[in-house]
Amino acid sequence: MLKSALLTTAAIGAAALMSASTASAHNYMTTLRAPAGYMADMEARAAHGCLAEDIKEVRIKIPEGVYRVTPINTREWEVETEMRKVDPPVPGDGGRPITRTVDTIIWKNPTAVTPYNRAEGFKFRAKLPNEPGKVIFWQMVNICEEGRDPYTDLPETAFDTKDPNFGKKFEEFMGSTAHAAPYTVLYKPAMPQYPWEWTQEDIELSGMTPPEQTAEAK
Ligand SMILES: [Cu+2]
Repeated sequence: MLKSALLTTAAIGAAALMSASTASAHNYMTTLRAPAGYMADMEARAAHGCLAEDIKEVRIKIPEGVYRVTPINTREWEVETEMRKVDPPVPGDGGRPITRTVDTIIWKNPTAVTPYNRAEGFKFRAKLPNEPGKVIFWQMVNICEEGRDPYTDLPETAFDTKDPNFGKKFEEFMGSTAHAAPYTVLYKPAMPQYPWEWTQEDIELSGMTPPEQTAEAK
């Protein structure tokens, strides 16, 4: 009785949330916008359980062009990674080619499940593609005892924020799918991530003292 009452409440809640806004009711990335080409700390949120069921496993597929993926350690979940081949290889750190990369991260066998009415974050770090304007989608599945909640829908064609109709097209996509994959919009950063990659112009833009001025002051 209690179980069915809970299920009904959760089902109505989920349906209401779904019609209100597909974008906010489901799984999502906390970083909706990220600087293209940066090594970034990312977090995917499971927004709720499979209706009245608690979450016992979460899987995230790493999009094409995202490399050097490391899950952030947690003592609450067992974390596994499945790999895929990178063919042709891409240049990695220090010019060493990347031939394999993380395809899927799996969080499972938790010390305690995620209650169906709670959100939980799943963290990892990754090198984002240096493609400003691109929208990357992180297909994600919440797995419960009986059911599973897939957020795996992808657009038919890639989005580009430089497209004047981007906003309209993106809204149409989000409105036309029940289970859009969580996404991150890549923007052009004001300057490269690391100071050793900065140009003189970047240094001036940053408000930092140029090195020759520092030398003179000594
Ligand atoms: Cu949802």
